[in-house]
Amino acid sequence: MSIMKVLCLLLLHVALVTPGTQICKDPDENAYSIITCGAPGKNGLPGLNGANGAKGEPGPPGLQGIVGPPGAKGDRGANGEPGPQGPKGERGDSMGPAIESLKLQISGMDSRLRDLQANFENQAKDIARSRSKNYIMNRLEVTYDEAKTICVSGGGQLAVPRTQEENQAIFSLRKKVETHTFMGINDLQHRGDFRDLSGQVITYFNWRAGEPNNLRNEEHCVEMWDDGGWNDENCASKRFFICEF
Ligand SMILES: [Ca+2]
Repeated sequence: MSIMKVLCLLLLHVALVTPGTQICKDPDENAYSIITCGAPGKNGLPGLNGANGAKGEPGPPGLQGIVGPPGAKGDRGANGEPGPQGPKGERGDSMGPAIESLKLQISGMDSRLRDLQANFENQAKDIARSRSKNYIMNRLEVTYDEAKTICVSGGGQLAVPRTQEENQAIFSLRKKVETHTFMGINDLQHRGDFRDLSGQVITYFNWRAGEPNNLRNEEHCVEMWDDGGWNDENCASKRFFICEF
């Protein structure tokens, strides 16, 4: 820009520029224009709200709480309904042992019946007499207590020879068999003191030599041997026996 142009502009500025005017450059014309400047405008109204922003990232997990003490035990529940009936089971063999037991019992009864029949048939000839008593031998092997019971049930008692004559009558039966026979004498009440079944003292004895010996401390009932002599014997032994009537 030449000095002339600068001076010219200074002159124009002094001469023309008044309050409310200013010099504006026209960029297209590369020239300056003088325009009147107005008062500044007022602020406009606020704009409309903008659209919602994008969703944020998830936050960090919260802190775990402190575990409390266990609660009290709950009440017992009500009983359930009965279940349905199960299927029928297989047939058992429970009758097997019962049948076997019955067979054994019948077999035992058969044997017992044969003994009783033999005893009955023999009793007709297994009878002896003394002056005051009748004696019957029973060919049943039983204990001393069983022999006592059988004699009483028949209306008599286990025979007690009180004299030599009575002992001889009993011996007449005893010698018919091979088995020793119980008589109604024992020392169950007073050891070593042999008495009759009612506990009365007896005065007649016919002990064999060395008897009574109470062998093994278990002989307290009297039996007659095959010589008519007496022996103390275990009461649990099984013997034929002679009743008196
Ligand atoms: Ca003895």
